[in-house]
Amino acid sequence: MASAKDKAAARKRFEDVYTAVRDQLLSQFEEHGMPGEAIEYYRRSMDYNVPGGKLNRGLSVVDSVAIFKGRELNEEEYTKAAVLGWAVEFLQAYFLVSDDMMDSSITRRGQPCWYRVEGVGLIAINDSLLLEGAIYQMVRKHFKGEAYYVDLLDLFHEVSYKTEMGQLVDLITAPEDKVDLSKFSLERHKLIVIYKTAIYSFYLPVALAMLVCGFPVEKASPTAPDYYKLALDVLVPLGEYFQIQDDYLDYAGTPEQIGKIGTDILDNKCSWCINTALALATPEQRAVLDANYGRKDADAERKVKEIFKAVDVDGHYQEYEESAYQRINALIEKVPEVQNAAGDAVLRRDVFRKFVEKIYKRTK
Ligand code: DMA
Ligand code: MG
Ligand code: MG
Ligand code: MG
Repeated sequence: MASAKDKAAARKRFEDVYTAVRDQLLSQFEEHGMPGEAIEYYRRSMDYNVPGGKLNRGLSVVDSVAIFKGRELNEEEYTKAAVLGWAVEFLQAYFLVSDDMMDSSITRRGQPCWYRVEGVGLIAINDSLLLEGAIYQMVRKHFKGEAYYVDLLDLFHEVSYKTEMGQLVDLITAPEDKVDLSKFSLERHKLIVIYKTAIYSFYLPVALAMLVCGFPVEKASPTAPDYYKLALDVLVPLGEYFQIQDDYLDYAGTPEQIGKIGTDILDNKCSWCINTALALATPEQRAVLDANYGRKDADAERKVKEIFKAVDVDGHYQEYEESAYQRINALIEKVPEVQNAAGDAVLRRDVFRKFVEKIYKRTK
């Protein structure tokens, strides 16, 4: 296991690449003759929204490339992997800035959501679009000559589109003006979380690392392994587990702990907690949920939380977490450790184990 000191050093090395990437984006703005105030605004938007998270997604691109190659990366390899890591973090920032507006959230990462910052407001819509556009600027700058450049672009586009599909279903399953808990189900929940979270948070970083390591997208022969499918089949359940943790923490975590104020009950979200409570509630408890879920009212939210407590959502969550952990570990142990065609990288199970290690029993 890496020591806390090693981890801090790895984070610092990775953050230095952010500074370089950001400064490249800002010089481009300058080259286009953008006024100083636009450059300052853009810098502030990036610094506020991109680097302040846990960086799990971004760092995992770098970690995964090194694990697949089975050795330390040289300077050039490190920078390329880190640029893709930051591209994932920019994608995350793009989704979070827009998600917080759509979810009427208050805080994120321990500070006000970007759209609530003085002088930002609805400009945050365009800021989120710029954060997305920045991905393609940085990928072009660092990868244009590579044989897998088109595959990188295709992957970012596919994954973004799927995430947006998930966000759509998340939002229309939670209308603000029409609470109807009979529309919720664990099937609907599963669909939402796979699309809105699992694919961009878990599959994307590993698939990027695989592209860099020369794992072919097209099968060379009918009997060749489908490398990307092997990864997807583990990473989707892992991402589903991660979003269930997010749903649980939205209800049970404190803002100090999770850096954001939970809004799922107020927002009428089809979360894991309400689905679990609906399956366990007596008719009387169900009536309380029907009358109070999805109401923009702190008192109603408190009543819903009381029912969650009474039906022991917490105990069921602990049971879920244990069984998800076992099930995912079993999936990982079945992944074949196949080589790429050139024989210089192996699809190692440690990549998946590392993710599990990072998120098991997380409280933030
Ligand atoms: C997260 O959904 C999905 C995306 C694409 C940001 P969420 O609204 O549950 O996230 P959070 O709890 O962080 O607002
Ligand atoms: Mg949200
Ligand atoms: Mg949301
Ligand atoms: Mg959430």
